[in-house]
Amino acid sequence: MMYKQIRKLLQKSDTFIFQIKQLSSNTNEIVATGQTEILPACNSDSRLLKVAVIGMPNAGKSTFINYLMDRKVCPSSAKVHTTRGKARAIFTQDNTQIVFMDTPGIVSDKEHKKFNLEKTFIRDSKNVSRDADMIGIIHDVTNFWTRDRLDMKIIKLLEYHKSKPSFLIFNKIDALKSKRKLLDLARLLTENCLDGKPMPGTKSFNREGSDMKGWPYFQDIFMVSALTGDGLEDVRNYLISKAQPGEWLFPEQVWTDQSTETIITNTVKAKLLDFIPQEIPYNLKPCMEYFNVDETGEVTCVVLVQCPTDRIVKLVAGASDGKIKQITESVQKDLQETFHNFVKIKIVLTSQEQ
Ligand SMILES: Nc1nc2c(ncn2[C@@H]2O[C@H](COP(=O)(O)OP(=O)(O)OP(=O)(O)O)[C@@H](O)[C@H]2O)c(=O)[nH]1
Ligand SMILES: [Mg+2]
Repeated sequence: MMYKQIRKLLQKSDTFIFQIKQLSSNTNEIVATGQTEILPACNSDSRLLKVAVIGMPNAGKSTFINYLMDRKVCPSSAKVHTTRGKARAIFTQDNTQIVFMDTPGIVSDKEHKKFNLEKTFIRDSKNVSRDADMIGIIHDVTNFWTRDRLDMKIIKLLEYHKSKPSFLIFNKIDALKSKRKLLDLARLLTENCLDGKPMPGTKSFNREGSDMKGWPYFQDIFMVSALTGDGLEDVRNYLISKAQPGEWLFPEQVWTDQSTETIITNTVKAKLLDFIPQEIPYNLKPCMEYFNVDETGEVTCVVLVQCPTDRIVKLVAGASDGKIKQITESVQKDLQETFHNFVKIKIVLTSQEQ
């Protein structure tokens, strides 16, 4: 069954070939033989930049990438820990390829244990930063509790990769009333320095070690709204200008390293986080039951959501199935913005009590 669907995909849609090969290596379900491989471009003037997107949970990392991609590649939600493993989003324009690397929010060892999070929460931001040419720190300026300093885990990560260029993004400026606050934050979070030098007309705070509230070696700082797109055109142009001569990592048509199935199930998971209250959605497990792409690129799929109890099935379904209908519509809308094509999806709830 799976083999047939994938052969069909390989024949009908170039865009998916790379993803499907990825899928095959993950699941060992198919071996794509006899197909012509699409190789990344390697002409003499191609340019490449790999950007690690790092930040605290819920800072807006995935939303930031999606806006720059003009595609919902990385599922996002209003709750923390939506992104649970690294994922690459590939932006290609003219001779330049930018590979954005999304990561789970940075957590402490204590939080990692307390919330029983996957190893990827500790591992991925480190690995991704090591692989990147540049590190972008996304900082939520609306979070009253965390906005006045960079988290020490982030400062340590930057210290570890001190030789790598980094930049700071103040995100969610649309939701900040006092624009003056942005200036104060810019001073605090950079230790009053850019690229190690005091900002014009000022002095460095000269703090060290655990006294540091920011990082003095950011090359640049941007103030954006990943939700409205305010300021992001400048970020895109900046990143394009930072790309260096080099072979692309992906063919021009490829925009993700994630399988189609993973994107769909993660989008369902993100919507469950948005629609279902409190901690409940963290215990729901979506998995792909059926998946097909027709000759026009239209996706049809059925996603099974395993719920721990019958009571939770009822809660997720809502009165007269109203809630699950709403969730399905919202998933469908997002996936259309992901695949730029029609997506037909059915979500089926099952109980583990049965
Ligand atoms: N007002 C406002 N909200 C934003 C902005 N950017 C992101 N958000 C919201 O912030 C929430 C978290 O966004 P995500 O993109 O999922 O954040 P994340 O950093 O990827 O979160 P994790 O993957 O859970 O670590 C969502 O509800 C977004 O809509 C922004 O610029 N302004
Ligand atoms: Mg995320």
